[in-house]
Amino acid sequence: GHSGRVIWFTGLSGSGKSAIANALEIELHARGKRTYLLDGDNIRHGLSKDLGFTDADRAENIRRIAEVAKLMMDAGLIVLAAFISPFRRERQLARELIGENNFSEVYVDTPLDTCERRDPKGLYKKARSGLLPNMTGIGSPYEKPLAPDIAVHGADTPIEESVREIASLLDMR
Ligand code: GGZ
Repeated sequence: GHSGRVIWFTGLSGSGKSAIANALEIELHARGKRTYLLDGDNIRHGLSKDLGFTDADRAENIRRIAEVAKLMMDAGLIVLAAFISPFRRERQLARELIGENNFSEVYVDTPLDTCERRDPKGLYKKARSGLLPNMTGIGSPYEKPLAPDIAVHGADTPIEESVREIASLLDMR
């Protein structure tokens, strides 16, 4: 057996997934855990650089990420995956591939209007003006988790607080 597991973050662009995953990773390091963070920065420029943002490409992106996360988990790492992962079906497939007992879905529940106000890359503005037709939450759907293992509120909760919630809930499993 291995000690690996996968913590899968889902939420809108600008919801705070990456920030929370980064902060959780620091906390896990402090507890002596070996981790790896998968996010758009290291996946969409490499493994998935042939993919865009159609429904089919997003599904394939998530499929690849789930496969890689499983391999890293099998090597004993705690894998943090932070992707919009907008479709329930692909999140469920990831859960089944990785195994129910090794998989925790964290829903970073930040309302669209908050994400849109943050808009760090100007993508929502672009989408509203019609230049980015398949932006998640505008022209492309986001299917919120119906029964996430953990939900945190990204609008008004400090990151450290979300990290504490996630870390304590993970310990109980
Ligand atoms: C959503 C997009 C889009 C469109 C580019 N829709 O906030 P960001 O910039 O840094 O993170 C978003 C990232 C989403 O990639 P994922 O691999 O997480 O998406 S998915 O799970 O759906 O495959 C955003 C940027 O890419 N981005 N175009 N049209 N986000």
